Amino acid sequence: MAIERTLTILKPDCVRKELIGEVTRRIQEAGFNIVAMKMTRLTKDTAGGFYAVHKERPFYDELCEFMSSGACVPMILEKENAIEDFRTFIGATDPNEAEEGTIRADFADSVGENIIHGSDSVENGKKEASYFFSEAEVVANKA
Ligand code: DAT
Ligand code: MG
Repeated sequence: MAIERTLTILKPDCVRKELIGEVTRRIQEAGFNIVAMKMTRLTKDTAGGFYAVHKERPFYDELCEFMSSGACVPMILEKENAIEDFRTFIGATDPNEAEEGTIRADFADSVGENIIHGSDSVENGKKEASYFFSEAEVVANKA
């Protein structure tokens, strides 16, 4: 299997609940290598750009409000098969449908406020990573 990169965001609810440490620990324990990380706060516009694919959806406005409601922590993660494995690790979008032991099942309150993002394809992972990080900010931390 190929080494892939995925983009995750610890969303504002994750930060407000003081779960940055716990979720990051689980990410590393699951074998994902953090190669870029920062804390930032999105505006409604930058949140809207990130989720542009959803702009016709009824929840888009609420999603942009939520994603800009506080600080968030984007990271680039590297691992074999990272895209699929990270989606499995975080669980289904709706926490009520997420497998037991996943991040969303354990910590998310609702489909709208679901703690964490994970890219859904290698191509989107690349686009999303470059939305938050320049190549110079990506560090080969196990080299
Ligand atoms: P995912 O984050 O699992 O990739 P998605 O890409 O379908 O899910 O949607 C992006 C985000 O939009 C999701 O994390 C939370 C929000 N969202 C999705 N479906 C929603 C719904 N039915 N009601 C409210 N928010 C929703
Ligand atoms: Mg998605």
